[in-house]
Amino acid sequence: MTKAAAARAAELRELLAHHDYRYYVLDDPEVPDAEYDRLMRELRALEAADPTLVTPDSPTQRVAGTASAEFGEVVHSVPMLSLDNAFTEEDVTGFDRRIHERLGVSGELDYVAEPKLDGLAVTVIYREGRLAQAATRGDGVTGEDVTANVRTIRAVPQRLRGKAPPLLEARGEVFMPIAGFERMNAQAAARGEKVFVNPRNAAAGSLRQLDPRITATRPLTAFFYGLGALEGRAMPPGQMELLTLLRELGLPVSPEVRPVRGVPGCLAYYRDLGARRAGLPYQIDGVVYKLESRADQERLGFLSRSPRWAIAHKFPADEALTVVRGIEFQVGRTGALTPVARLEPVFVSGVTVSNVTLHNIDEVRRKDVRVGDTVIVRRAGDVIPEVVKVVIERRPAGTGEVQLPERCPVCDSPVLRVEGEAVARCTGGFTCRAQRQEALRHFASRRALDIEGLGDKLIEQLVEQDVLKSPADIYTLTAAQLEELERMGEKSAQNLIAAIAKSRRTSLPRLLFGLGIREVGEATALALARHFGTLERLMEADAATLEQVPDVGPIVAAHVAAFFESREHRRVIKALRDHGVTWPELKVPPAEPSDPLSGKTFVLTGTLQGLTREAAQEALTARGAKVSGSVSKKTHYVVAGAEPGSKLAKAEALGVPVIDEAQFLKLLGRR
Ligand code: 9MJ
Repeated sequence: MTKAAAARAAELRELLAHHDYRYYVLDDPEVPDAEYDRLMRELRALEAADPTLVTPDSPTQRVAGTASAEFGEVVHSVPMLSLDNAFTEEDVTGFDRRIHERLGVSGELDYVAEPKLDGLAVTVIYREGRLAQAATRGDGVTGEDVTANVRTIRAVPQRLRGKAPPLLEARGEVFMPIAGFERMNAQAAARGEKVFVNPRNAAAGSLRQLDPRITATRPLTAFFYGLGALEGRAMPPGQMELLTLLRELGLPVSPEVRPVRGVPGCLAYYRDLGARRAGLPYQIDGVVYKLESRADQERLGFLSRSPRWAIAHKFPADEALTVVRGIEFQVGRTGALTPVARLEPVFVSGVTVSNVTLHNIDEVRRKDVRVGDTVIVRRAGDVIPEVVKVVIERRPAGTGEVQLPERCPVCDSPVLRVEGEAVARCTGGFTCRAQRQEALRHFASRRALDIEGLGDKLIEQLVEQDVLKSPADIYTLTAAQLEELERMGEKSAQNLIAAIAKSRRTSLPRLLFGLGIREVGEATALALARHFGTLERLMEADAATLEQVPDVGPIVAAHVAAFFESREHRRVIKALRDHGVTWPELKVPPAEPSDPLSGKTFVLTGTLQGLTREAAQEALTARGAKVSGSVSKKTHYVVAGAEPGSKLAKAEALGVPVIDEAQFLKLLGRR
């Protein structure tokens, strides 16, 4: 019996994988759903009778494991890029022109046009053809491990078809088709549960469920469009070949992808898909154009986190009319007063908008938004909503221009607007409840002191009760005090105390970032910490000394110096120390000492084939090396590409080492 059962189980697994492939990849199912379900039931019965028959990649194992407390972190071996946006045809023309200029070519270029799915970007790693890990994009460098959840999506094969490479990382979008979304919402509504506002939110909410059994009930699917890491075979030479490879391996690719030529081809695709958009079974918010040639893609490289060889051409944003019920000023961490329009709630691009920021008082004046006005509100995909303009014809009688308050709406301190600055600020500093609250929230946030569990609602209560006046007060909190608060049990109070205790051991960059010094973000905090090594040395530095830190200009230097001049701030820092908060001296010299390229000076001459000059420069500076425009005795290397100039002769005359592109790439660790 077992031998026959084992053979049948294997056969059923293959059949089910085959039907998934027919359904999701070929979009051409062979059998009705009922037959699929029957095969699945038969396999389940066999496996239940003899659990030794269960294999990890059995379709019955898509829902495995139990709820976890949180997602693990995954560092992407190849960063996950985001796309730059084009809103007009001119934007697309500009994109194409820049590519021509950078590549130094003429004539129409080959592109691949794809629908831009409005879901969640994921990366799925297959080892020896088996699904091993799946992660969200996160910030592009680090994402969340959602393997158990992605495994429940039938469109994502457990095993690749055919001859799979030892390692393949497929990138794509997980999304929820409109029909599934509507069915799911109807069911939720019937049960009196919360409904999702749009398919994108539903997909995100479903993929980020801590319990994969819940994800499994959600109608998620996926399309793939890119590759991350790949081992054991060469990268396909073009985007179209890449999509073909993904499809051959059994990964679903949108049936709408097309090779197109030049800007006319791109725009024709945009118009065609735009016209058919409403009839598609899923939501798209635009189309994506990708340069076909991989070699050219590599030569173009990236700008920040977006590739120069691809762009998302967005469909026009939705607009709606609504009425401004009020205009209030919110006080932020630095005291900045931000005018916010309270709107009659209105549905735009799938979400209800009831508040919209007006940025600053100049913007309010420029648009002349007044209470009672009818306004056009616009929202494009994931972009924050904005007031486009006032419908002047509908303005009621008796409205007045919005005035900047003279006193802070929260603490009644005077409001100051520095000449020439758009932003007006409350001068209350830490005495202002709003500023205190925001400062504490920032201090406790993940990238600062990372105090898990000290959320907005708790901070609000603790500030309200005057328990927390400065970040240092966090370290005097007791479990008994916390248990008094709303929605705080004994267990959560203890957990929070433990999290606070853990945060006592921190690092100088985190502390500097957490202090919330104006203009000091994470990168500047790190640069300051690296330069000075200790807080004492930083606190003693005057503005001129501060300006010697890389990327610190006069404005940042002035803010940093002013921050540490304040007696109040010095008192808080002392109190933090007294309450046991520690940060070790940072013994890192300005650049990574272990990197052999650090501190070396390079001169580039001639044309490099595999990468642009900017890309070479970026790669070098990222490693702590300098790129100079002229050769001297101090130059460490001259990199000579094709047709090098006089710099090569000078290098040879001075005896400076000259390396070619291959040696250069090797030095960078790229070959
Ligand atoms: C979406 N969202 O459909 C990319 N995307 O390519 C498509 N996103 C992308 N491509 C590189 N079709 C980075 C993101």
